[in-house]
Amino acid sequence: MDNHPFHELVASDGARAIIALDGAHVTSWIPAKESENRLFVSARSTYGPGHAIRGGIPIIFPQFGAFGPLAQHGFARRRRWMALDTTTVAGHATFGLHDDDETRALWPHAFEATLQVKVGGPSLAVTLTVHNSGESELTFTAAFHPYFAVRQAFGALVEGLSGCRYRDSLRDGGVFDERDAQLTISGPLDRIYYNAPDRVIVRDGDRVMTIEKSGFPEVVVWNPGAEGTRSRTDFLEGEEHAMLCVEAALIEYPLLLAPGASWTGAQRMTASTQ
Ligand code: TA6
Repeated sequence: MDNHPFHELVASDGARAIIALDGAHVTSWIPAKESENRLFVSARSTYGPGHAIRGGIPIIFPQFGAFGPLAQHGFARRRRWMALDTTTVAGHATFGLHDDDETRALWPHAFEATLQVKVGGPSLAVTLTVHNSGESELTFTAAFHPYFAVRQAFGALVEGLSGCRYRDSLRDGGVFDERDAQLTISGPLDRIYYNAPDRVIVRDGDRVMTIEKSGFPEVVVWNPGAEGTRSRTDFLEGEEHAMLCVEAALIEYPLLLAPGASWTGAQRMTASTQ
């Protein structure tokens, strides 16, 4: 993987994360005092510019999903980012991406995006800032798309979404109200929860992941199920049991940025046991 540079972050308390420059993609996060990667990456993932890593934390920008003219989930996850200040503070790093001829051919806007990664104690925080460096306004949708490593996806619980309206991609994009206090993952699931609270909790047996967001109105919950992993070449059959995506997203109302304006969105993950 020599051609696929990675940056390793180690905090003073031993918490660590690995970030691939391709996509500024966090591929590994081990909280302090733990030994297992809390992020899932498929054994069949591909790497390198032009590929989207299957797992970790893909950055979705400037288009979520197929909601627009660009390729699925936009181009940021397939581009090589630059390492900016990666050495000054233990456990912190910043990566940057800006427009070039290739991005402007796909999306005709001048922009500067930065990703800040901060690891320490039981938490990992990722912060995306998008700056409109052009002379006309732009709109975009975006998300952090973390794949959490779970012991048993089917049986995992997601708390905090009760009362939210959601779009169910597996039911023809129909919109429903979440009535359950706890969402139980029991098979394939692909939902966008609108106007979701800034804190949701995932329970996986005795392991707990607290997920906090800011700047992103939506939460997406996704598991591909058996058919979803079988039909994708970059998943191993059966890996649907080992992962669950709970994403901070900006989808329903694309963000409009005036020339010179910036937007920031963040997702913070904290691992614990109950
Ligand atoms: O965030 C959920 C989702 O948009 C699903 O609809 C599913 O397609 C998933 O992302 C993965 O997309 P990908 O392009 O990485 O296969």
